[in-house]
Amino acid sequence: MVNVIGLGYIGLPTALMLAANGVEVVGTDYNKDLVKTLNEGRTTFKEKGIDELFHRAVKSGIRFTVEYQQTDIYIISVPTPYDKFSKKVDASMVVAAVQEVLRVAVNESIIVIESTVSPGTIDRYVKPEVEKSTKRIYLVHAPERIIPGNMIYELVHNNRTIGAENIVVGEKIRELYKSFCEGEIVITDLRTAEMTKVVENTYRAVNIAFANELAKICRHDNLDVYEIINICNMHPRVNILQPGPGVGGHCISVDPWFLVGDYPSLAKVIDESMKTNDSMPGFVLNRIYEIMLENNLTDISRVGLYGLTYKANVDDMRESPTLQLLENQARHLAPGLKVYDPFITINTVPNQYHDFNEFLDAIDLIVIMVDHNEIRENILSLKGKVVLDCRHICDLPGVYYL
Ligand code: SAJ
Repeated sequence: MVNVIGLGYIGLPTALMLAANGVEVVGTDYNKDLVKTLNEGRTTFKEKGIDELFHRAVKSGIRFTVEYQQTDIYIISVPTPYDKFSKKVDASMVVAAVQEVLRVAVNESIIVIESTVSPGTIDRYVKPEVEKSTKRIYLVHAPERIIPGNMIYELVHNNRTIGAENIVVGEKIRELYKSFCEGEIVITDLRTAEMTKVVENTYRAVNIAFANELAKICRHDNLDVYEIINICNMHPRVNILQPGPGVGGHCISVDPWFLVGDYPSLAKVIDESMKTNDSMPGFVLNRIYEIMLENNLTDISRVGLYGLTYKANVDDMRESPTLQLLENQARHLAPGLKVYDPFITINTVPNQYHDFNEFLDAIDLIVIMVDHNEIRENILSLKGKVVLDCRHICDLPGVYYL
């Protein structure tokens, strides 16, 4: 039996996938409400294909509880936030979960940590806990790689990395993941696995930062950054990403900071890239100001932000550029922007709308922060508005870009 600890964005799909493929699984989470919802037969977030997978897993006998189970394989997928000041990973939730596991685990158990941690975290914070125990416990790091919006497909098809203390343990966990994973599964040591995960997200952060910097340079000289990127990408060895209003989510906007926090005098490109990405919501705010001036718009309460999530077609708001922008604005004591997102049905920020048409009626300038399908399909309804399109999806005449 496998006990999956932490039933969030990663733990829940992983637990369901294992169960749906014939593994006996118990999912544990300390959040009683979340466990209650799952036991009532409902999933806790929106994701393509998750409800169908949930039903398959329930049919196969998956159980959800707040209790840690006595077994010999654990998968820990609890959050690893970072300290905004030191930029270092906060592994306290992983450590707390490991302590609980150690209380109930049988001798010779394997603890798989899926949560993202910075290189060396397992050696520094997790191993000492295991060494205090009288039991022989093996540690594995199997970082996840799935992308919100396409998680279920990617769980099956992505390649994976397994970092283990020895090859026998690594092989055992590879067999477990092979119950559903059709990708290649590489086995390496713990520290290398920790590093690969952070490096993957850092690679993407640096490349997004490059696109964002190009957007700023092109704005300075009134050049079309999108056309320039399209032309450059026709070169066989160039593949520039898209600029945007900022970088959100719990990975690309967070993990690279671990490297900056741990290697401050070495991680220069990474540090600058993260600062560039973090500057984008402020850059958008400045664009709003310029566009208002140009169009003689004076009432900030008639400006609306479309999208609250960190990217298109997900309901995840963690670190979202829109939230960063609103925070930036509030710090300047200038509240009042209107906000709407079809995926966010509860009130989370002031001046939030829940109906697209009511939102449009209340504003003169719309800022497209997120390219949800809803707005892509209703682009013509923006006719007559001043539009600042931060995602390059609208080609109505007179539209403004980053
Ligand atoms: N973004 C841009 N321009 C781009 C691409 C993305 O501005 O060209 C922005 C998005 O709008 C979003 C942010 O970057 O705000 C991140 O979005 P994303 O879709 O690139 O990635 P995430 O954070 O949803 O998922 C990433 C993935 N990692 C990589 O692509 C290297 C995923 O595979 C990881 O599993 C996930 O992080 C994670 O959990 O680590």
